[in-house]
Amino acid sequence: MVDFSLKGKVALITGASYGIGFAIAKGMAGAGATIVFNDIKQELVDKGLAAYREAGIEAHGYVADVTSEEAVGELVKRVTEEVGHINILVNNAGIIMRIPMCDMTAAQFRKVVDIDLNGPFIMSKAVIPDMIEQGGGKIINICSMMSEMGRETVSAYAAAKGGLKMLTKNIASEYGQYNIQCNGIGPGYIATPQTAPLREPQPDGSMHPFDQFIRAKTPANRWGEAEDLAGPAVFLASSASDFVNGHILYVDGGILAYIGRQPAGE
Ligand code: NAP
Ligand code: GCO
Repeated sequence: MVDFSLKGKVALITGASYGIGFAIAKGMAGAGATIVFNDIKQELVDKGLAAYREAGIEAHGYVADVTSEEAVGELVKRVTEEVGHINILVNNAGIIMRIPMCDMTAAQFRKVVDIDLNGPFIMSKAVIPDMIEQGGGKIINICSMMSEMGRETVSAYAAAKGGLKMLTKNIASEYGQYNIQCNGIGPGYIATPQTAPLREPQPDGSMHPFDQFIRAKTPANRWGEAEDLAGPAVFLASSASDFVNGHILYVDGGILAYIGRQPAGE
């Protein structure tokens, strides 16, 4: 029987006080997982804990910056002692800076790559040894459309997410022999705080031009909701995907398949 259950599993989702991480955590909780999450500020962790409680989920929240090897080492040690062995890691925490490349400082570029690429490396390196001890595990990296394509002003983000796609494939290659499956989810354009600036109505009340652009590029003619990612995440976290490894599952409403809405009457 195909088993999508996560009962008895501990899932650590990074940066999951809200947004995509929060929706994925709720989906995994619904499949039976125990939810652990981190964020960089206690106030956000507290806010997240309240939101999980409101959703009927007794989550475990910790303050930890994914770019700090020390903080991540402490996080994994504490979670393992206080909650249990980490069976599922979702590298969700990430930022974006929308700046034309030639206006971007090296420090800004490094910051985006540090969080979006080095963070998943540090987190994965911290959990893999115990996953091997435990006989296997699941790592899910939240990639992006920008793992496959670029656009103006997101050079650092695209470089990081392209790297995250290849880190996903390399973890799959190096640790598949220990029954660790590492896959990615590539969300399309999702309505979260991160994309709010691209969707806000114009002062005259008209649609944001980027909102119109994305709808014309999406066969479903809508932005994704964070909840659209929960099912794919549960699948990749469950034993139903034990022979899926090194795969990036795009959850984009068809953007990558579509040239874009053609002019009416053609
Ligand atoms: P979001 O709303 O901005 O949430 C990002 C989360 O990551 C926040 O909780 C943030 O905490 C946390 N975070 C940032 N830096 C961190 C660090 N150094 N250590 C720990 N946590 C940190 O973003 P989202 O839209 O939910 O996106 C989540 C992931 O999906 C990101 O990796 C993003 O690149 C990816 N993604 C998003 C979309 C989309 O359309 N929204 C599409 C494809 C991929 P703070 O609030 O404290 O900063
Ligand atoms: C942007 C958006 C995108 C989305 C996502 C698309 O500025 O283009 O923020 O990068 O966040 O990554 O998959």
